[in-house]
Amino acid sequence: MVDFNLTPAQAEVREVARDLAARVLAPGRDARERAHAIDPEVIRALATRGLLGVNIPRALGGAARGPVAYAVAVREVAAGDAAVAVTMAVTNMVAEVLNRFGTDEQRQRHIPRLVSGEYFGGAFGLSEPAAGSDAGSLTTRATQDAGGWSLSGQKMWISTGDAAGVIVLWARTGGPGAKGISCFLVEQGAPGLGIGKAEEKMGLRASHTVALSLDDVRVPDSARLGELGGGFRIAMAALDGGRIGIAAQSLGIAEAALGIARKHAADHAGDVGFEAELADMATELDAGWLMTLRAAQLKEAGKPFTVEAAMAKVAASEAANRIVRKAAQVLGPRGLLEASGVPRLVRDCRVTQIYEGTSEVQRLVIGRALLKQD
Ligand code: COS
Repeated sequence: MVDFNLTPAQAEVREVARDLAARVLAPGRDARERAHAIDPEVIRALATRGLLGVNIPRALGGAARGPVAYAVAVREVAAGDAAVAVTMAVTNMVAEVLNRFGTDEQRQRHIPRLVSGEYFGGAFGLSEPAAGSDAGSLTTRATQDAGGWSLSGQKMWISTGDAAGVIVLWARTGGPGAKGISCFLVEQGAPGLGIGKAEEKMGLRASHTVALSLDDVRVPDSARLGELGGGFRIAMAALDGGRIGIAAQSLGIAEAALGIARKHAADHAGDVGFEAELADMATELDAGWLMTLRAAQLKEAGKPFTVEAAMAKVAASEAANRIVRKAAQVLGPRGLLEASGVPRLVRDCRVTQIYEGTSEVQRLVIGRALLKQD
């Protein structure tokens, strides 16, 4: 049975995240967007509230609140600052990947640093200039010798790739296709790791997105994560959880837009009735949220949730993009002014239909599963 109520522990995470969003994140948000940077204090503020390891065991410094609490937290943080939310989301995802697939040594080395904010987040090094949606065709090469592994190739679209303490990075150790891919841990500052300049993006400007070049980056065998040739499954499993986070992020952005529209409509009650617009916005937001909660609950119960996460991500992100545009419509010309906050929400929302698997990829995952049903 689906339980729509949060447990007291989950509700507490929501309050903590909501308070952070309102009191700490919202005030500096526009300055961060203009500066194209997130200050380390913001990362520390997330860390001290347990928001960088929401679903990580306490023994490793995490908050151990589970996937539902995680989705709740991302939504709240995104309502305050979506650029901070993506940094938070990727860091949680990297910590979870390490927790699930790492050796004790790998966990101990990186997870406490990720969740405590000692690292400026984690990064997820999967995409390449010629391998985005078709992640299984990546060409970064890992070659083994007596000293460990040498990594060479190019990565692209890596959030926080210029600052993250650890980058989970995929490279080819075998033949073509998904089975030839393994996963490695590359630490910031590794010799041979070149970092491109931060992209000038439409939205989420405070979060840096960079290309990485790897030129004979040396890592020991102990920095290989999971099975040799098992890297693609690790990426897919991580992205299943990541997609719940992006669904929640998109809805946090939408919630902020709905809040602005509601306030405007209430203040201008004499103008035109905006009830129908507001109703559609709230209904779509709620539908996306219930789907996100369902995927998170399945994950929490240890059940398969790949399809439900894909459904939540495509439904939520597409709804969120409609909602932010509707907010602009409700505000009329004021909605086009930066000061209204709406243009930033429209900008920040757009990528939720693209990263961590495009809408097309989510539909492929859902459609393939449908065709496999008896
Ligand atoms: N969990 C665990 N394993 C999975 C999985 C999942 N969710 N999805 C696929 N796999 C496994 C499959 O079981 C298969 O293994 P076996 O051959 O042993 O059965 C293997 O991975 C290959 O799967 P598949 O044949 O489905 O791979 P494709 O190359 O067809 O890839 C898509 C399918 C398009 C879904 C995948 O490449 C993808 O998700 N791309 C988007 C990548 C992405 O989101 N990038 C964003 C990066 S972060 S901005």
